[in-house]
Amino acid sequence: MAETKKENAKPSTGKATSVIDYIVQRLADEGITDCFGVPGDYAFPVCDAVDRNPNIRWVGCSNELNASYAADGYARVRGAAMLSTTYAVGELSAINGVMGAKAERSLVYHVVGMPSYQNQRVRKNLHHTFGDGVFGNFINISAQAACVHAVIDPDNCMIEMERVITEARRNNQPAYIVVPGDYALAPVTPTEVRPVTLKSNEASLEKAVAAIAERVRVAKSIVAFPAFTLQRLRLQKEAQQAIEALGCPFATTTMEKCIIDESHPQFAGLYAGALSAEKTRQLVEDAELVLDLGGISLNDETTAGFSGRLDSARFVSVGLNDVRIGEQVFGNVRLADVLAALAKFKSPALPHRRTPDQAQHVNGKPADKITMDSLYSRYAAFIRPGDNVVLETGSASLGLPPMTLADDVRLHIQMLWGSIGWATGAAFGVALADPKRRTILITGEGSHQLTANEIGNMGRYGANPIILVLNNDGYMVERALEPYPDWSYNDLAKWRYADLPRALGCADWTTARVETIGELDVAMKAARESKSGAYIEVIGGRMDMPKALAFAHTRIKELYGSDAA
Ligand SMILES: Cc1ncc(C[n+]2csc(CCOP(=O)(O)OP(=O)(O)O)c2C)c(N)n1
Ligand SMILES: [Mg+2]
Repeated sequence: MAETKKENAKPSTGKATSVIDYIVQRLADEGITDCFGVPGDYAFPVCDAVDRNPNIRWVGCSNELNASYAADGYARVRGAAMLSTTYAVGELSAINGVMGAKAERSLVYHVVGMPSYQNQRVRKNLHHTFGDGVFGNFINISAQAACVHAVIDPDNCMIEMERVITEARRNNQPAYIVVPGDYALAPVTPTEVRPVTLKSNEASLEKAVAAIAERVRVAKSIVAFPAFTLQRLRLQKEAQQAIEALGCPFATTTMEKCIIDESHPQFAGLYAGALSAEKTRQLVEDAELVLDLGGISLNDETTAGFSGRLDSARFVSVGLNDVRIGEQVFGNVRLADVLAALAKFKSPALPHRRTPDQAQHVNGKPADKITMDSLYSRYAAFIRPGDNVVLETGSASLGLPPMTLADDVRLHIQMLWGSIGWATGAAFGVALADPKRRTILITGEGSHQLTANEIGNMGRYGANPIILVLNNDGYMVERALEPYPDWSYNDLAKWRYADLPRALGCADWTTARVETIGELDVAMKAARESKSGAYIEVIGGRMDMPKALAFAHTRIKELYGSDAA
């Protein structure tokens, strides 16, 4: 039986009176209906306030790192998430995940309960401290993972919450809110506050749009890059309208895969430096004007080790809050407003129309062992409109992206931060955030070992993901990125992966361990039909790698700055 919001929750009075009730209700007002976390005594006031608030439910996770990944996944779908951890030991365990959310612009409100002001004032020797009577030791550390933070007391609570929320939304990055236990339970000091609506400076917006229009007018060729931030801010439609008005081709990097349907006539393909299809590479690298919509990340991963030829002088970069054209910066303009202005541009008589790709072939015979060539084309055929796909860093993040995927698929990947284990935790958050869509987790077994215990909570809260785990006997991506593949540190404990759901309390899940293509096909069909979760362990070859990974092996120097990794 899935856990849902308690039936007997006290109704909201509309006027939360304690500090922590105010904080929780204010976050619920942001549209957040779930709080991921692990309780602890210093955080009890936070946990209690969530549990008694009828608008937000407590979602217990196996550890704080998993909870932070789940919150990140949830925020990517819903726009914002809440994470609750306890002082020091809890918040520090969550930090990698919250930092990842910062890097990838995902808005997670990290709420931490700390020792009471009373005890801080008299420098009590308390658990979860160094025993030094100093209580601010971890605030700066957690604050580094956020774009804004506040230590809350009854007097500053209402004002600080508006400041923190506005700043977090402006940057679409995490916020850290820490509150001493006694202050959390104290009545909030009523203060006149009003939520801030982020608007553009009209004059600056006008100048920015005019400057873009001039660049568009003189450019003989344009390519647009809709950035991953559009998905975080849920501005995909607006970006699509702008691109349609411009009539230009658009490309995506792996971070933006499927952000606009890949069947769109203006889609120019996946750009990944030298690994791009030749026609994609030409459209992107030869374009006189590259229109970056939202701030794309041309990092080592998205450019296949900086193997592309992109001239930054040709860029017009529309960020979340500014527009940059060469040395010119137009500040205080919002991405949504620029997109709305671009959507009013007159589209050319003949917008770009792509030449259709050759149909993707699903290859291999039922009795064949599963190769990477047959696996990813099968995954591509399996993924349907309406799916949420969560893709882990590793060989899978190089194998799946070159495949064309169905329309209305949402792909979630942590490409820049690249912390393995993220996808398993994030899939939990995505599944709870968007229960109407099926969540498909695609991960390697090495990554999965970091966070696999979260499967128990997927079952507990009634999520029904389809989990596809590639078992290739170790950290293959690492084997590929080194001159010598057989270092013992790339080996793993040999888990019985397909037994995990049962051991973790998901007895009603459909599970399978598959070695041949025929077995995989049968298991995928059963997974799709299952009403509860499904888990497939796919046995792959130890050194059978997707093409992009073999290419990476030839660019070790560019990736790491020296010949040997
Ligand atoms: C938290 C974290 N620890 C270590 C790494 C380094 N790392 C990157 S990929 C990888 C191995 C992934 O192996 P697996 O999930 O089995 O995928 P495969 O490449 O074998 O398909 C490791 C250890 C990382 N990115 N993040
Ligand atoms: Mg592996």
